[in-house]
Amino acid sequence: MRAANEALIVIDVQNDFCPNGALAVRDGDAIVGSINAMLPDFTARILTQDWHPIGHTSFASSYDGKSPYDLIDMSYGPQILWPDHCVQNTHGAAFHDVLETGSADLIIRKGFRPQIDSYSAFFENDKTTPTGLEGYLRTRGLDTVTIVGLATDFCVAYSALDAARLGFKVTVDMTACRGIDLNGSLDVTLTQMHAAGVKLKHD
Ligand code: VGL
Ligand code: ZN
Repeated sequence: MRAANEALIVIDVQNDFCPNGALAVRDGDAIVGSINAMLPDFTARILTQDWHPIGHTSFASSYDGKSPYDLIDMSYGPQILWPDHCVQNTHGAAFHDVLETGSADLIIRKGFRPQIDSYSAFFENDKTTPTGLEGYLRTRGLDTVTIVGLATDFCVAYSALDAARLGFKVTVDMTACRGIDLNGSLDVTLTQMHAAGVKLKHD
């Protein structure tokens, strides 16, 4: 059992990020067994769920002449356009069937504001609109987090970088993460996490 100040944060283990999903991460489902095995070790267990309204501004389909993985300028900076994914109340947005969601203390939904995307479990992509997770962790006395899930180079990395910036002690357990790797994004974010003092656990 981990110490009472440690939380496990499971990022976006949802059907759309698993094989056959709308934004499938290679071997995304391969981490579910190890996450289930980790959950009972932690006093605090938090899941995040990407949760977009139909026609979300992060979807390429919301624009004329745009394709998935194009880059656009949003008011808050550059934004990658994605295939439609994790639309609220769809099968794609549901957690992977085998994930033991019943033991979660908290489920944080993100990306529900039509005009702004949210990769991080802490802040939306403007880096200022909070999800509330920081306050939840602090008021429960949780200052140390282990982060796992999908995708390593997007929602996992953004969450880990924000957690480190906020002063949490952060480990990303790479054995229970899988990445998208768009134009070298995996290397870039691993370097950023390392530089931010995030511990990357490989075995
Ligand atoms: C994610 C792209 C768009 C993720 C979510 O969970 O990493 N990536 N929405
Ligand atoms: Zn999304």
